[in-house]
Formats: sequence, C-alpha cells, structure tokens
Amino acid sequence: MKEPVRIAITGAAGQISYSLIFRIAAGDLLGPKQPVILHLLEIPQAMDALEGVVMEVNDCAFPLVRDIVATDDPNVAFKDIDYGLLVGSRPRGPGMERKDLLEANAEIFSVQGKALNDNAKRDVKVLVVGNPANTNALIAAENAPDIPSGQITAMVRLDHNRAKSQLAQKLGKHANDVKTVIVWGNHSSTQFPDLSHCKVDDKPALDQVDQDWYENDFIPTVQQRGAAIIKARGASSAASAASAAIDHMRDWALGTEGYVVSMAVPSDGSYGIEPGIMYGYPVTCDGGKYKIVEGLEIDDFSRSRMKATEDELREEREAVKHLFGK
Ligand code: NAX
Repeated sequence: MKEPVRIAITGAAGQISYSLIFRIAAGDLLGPKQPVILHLLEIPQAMDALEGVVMEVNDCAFPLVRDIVATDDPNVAFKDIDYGLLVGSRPRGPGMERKDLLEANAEIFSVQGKALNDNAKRDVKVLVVGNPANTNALIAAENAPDIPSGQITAMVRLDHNRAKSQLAQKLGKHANDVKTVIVWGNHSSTQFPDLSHCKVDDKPALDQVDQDWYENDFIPTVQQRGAAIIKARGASSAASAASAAIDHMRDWALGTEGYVVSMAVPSDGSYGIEPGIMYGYPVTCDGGKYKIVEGLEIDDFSRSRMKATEDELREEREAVKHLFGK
C-alpha cells in the first residue's frame, strides 16, 4: 500500500461534502490503492454537525481512510495537505447585495489562502467550489504567494458535465460520445458553454443541431441549470457538484489522456483574456499538470460570449481587490 495523502475538505458538514467526503473515502478520487487522511474544516457553529459526519465516516469502516482530522482552524486543516477542496462558503443572506456576498466570501478566502500558504505542501492541488468560485479562488491565490501560481483553481466542471449531458440527450447519444465541450469563463450565468469545437461520434456537434437550439435553448439551459435544480429539488445541486469536484481533481492528478476538460485557472492571456482572473478554459492534464489547449479558432459569436463572462470576472475582481495579499 502507498503512503496516505492528506485531503482537506472545507464546509465539511454541508450538503456537497455529505456526498464528496464519502466518495473520496471510497477511493473515487485517487483510486482503490491510495489511502487517505481526511482533514475536515468547519466553522465553530457547525462542529457538532461535523462530529456526526465523522461518526458516519467511521461507521463505514472504509479500507482507505487512515485518519480523520476535524477542526475549525484553517491552519490545522491545511497542515501538510496534498489536496484541498474548498467547498465551504457564505450563502447569500436576506437583503444581501451581490457585492456584500463577494466581500463576505473574499474575507473567508483570504484567511484560507494565507493558511494554505503557511501550511500546505508546496505542490498542493486546490479546487475552489464555494461560490463565487472563480473570484474566491483568485483571492485565495493572491493570499498564497508561496504556492506556485496555477495550483489554486476553481470549478466549472459541473457546467462542463451538464453541457455534455444536455447535448447527448438532444442527440440520443451517451455523454461518452461527446468530445471537446468547453465552458469558458465564470461559474455563473454569464458562462459560455461552447459547442463550436465539440464533436459527437467524431462529427462536428454544430452540424448535428441547429443554431437556434444552440443559442436559445442549449446555452441558457446550461447557464440556468443550477436554478432549475433548486426549483425541482428545493435545494441546490449537491451530489452532482461533488461528482464534478472529483472529476476535476482526479483528471488533474491522474491525467486526461488527451481528452479536453474545462477548468477555471489563472488566465495567462490565452485567447486574449486579460491575465489576473480565474477563467474557465479548455485544458488537458498529464503528469499532475494541466495545460490550456491553444490554437482553437474563435468565431465572432464565441468571442462576444467569452468577452461578456471575462467582463463579469473583471468586475468581481475590482470589488474584492482591496483584500489581495492583506
Ligand atoms: P451548505 O450551505 O450545505 O454547506 C456549506 C458549509 O460550509 C456549511 O456547513 C458552513 O458551515 C460551511 N462554511 C461556511 N463558512 C466556512 C468557513 N469559513 N470555513 C469552513 N466551512 C465553512 O452548501 P453546499 O450546498 O454544500 O454548497 C457549498 C458551496 O458550493 C456554495 O457556495 C455553493 O454556492 C457552491 N456551489 C458551487 C458549484 C460550482 O459549480 N462551483 C455548484 C454547486 C454549489 O452551488
């Protein structure tokens, strides 16, 4: 058996974590031969609930779980970690403006960025799920100058998976037959789920659907899918979000074998996107590293959609800039 790896999960008593922790403990992230030590972070008010989660993890007698650290201190939670899944965040309260929400979360993620900087392994892989995920990841990265740039990322994989599934259903195919869906930009309703490079059964997707369906049905359906889940379920996406978080981390750690997935990563200027934001890009992963797919042709329609979501991320950054590196 290998040495155990340390995996931190924040918001560990929340509903996404209630799926995520158990799937990681079962080996879905790093495979059935990789033991894990779970580091579970919560706020003080939720420590009783977290204790209940820990009792349940213990009751599963998972073969791969070597230890559990349950804490309300980010410095303890991030000590020597190899992986960090930052799920916990502040939900929008009554009367809270979008700006207030951005600020409240920026405070949380600046504290957690510093704690990552002070405690995590230098090659830690971090995924921010808690919303607003892209900008929270940016704040964490800005507060973790000793963690190499690019090791803190944000999740657009749920949107990517939703796009694959919507297209597969439309064409009566399986999601496995869908290749090179891209989600550009922000995990928000400005995201751009792009089919212009997508192939289904090795044929261009846009030759198999009409433009009207693409623009007026597919794109808004993917953009609004989170709201549709809340309406149907009475609660926001949880198991599907956990599954996407596992997909993101597993692919990053173990590789995609040339398959293109979407990750929000620091913009390096690729495709004309301004550096200094966390932007959803097409990537491939190999040897524990991701690489932005370069050289795709971008038409005018795609360009305007990519710009709209870039503009939103730039606005979000402006709203929280005062918390950079504080
Ligand atoms: P819950 O409200 O069920 O759980 C959140 C948990 O985080 C709570 O237990 C809370 O006590 C804890 N928490 C709050 N502040 C914390 C802090 N500073 N340190 C540690 N823990 C803290 O929310 P859940 O449904 O699990 O969703 C979690 C986050 O994921 C939300 O921000 C949500 O908006 C976001 N999502 C992001 C998605 C994405 O694709 N990027 C999709 C799903 C989800 O909506």
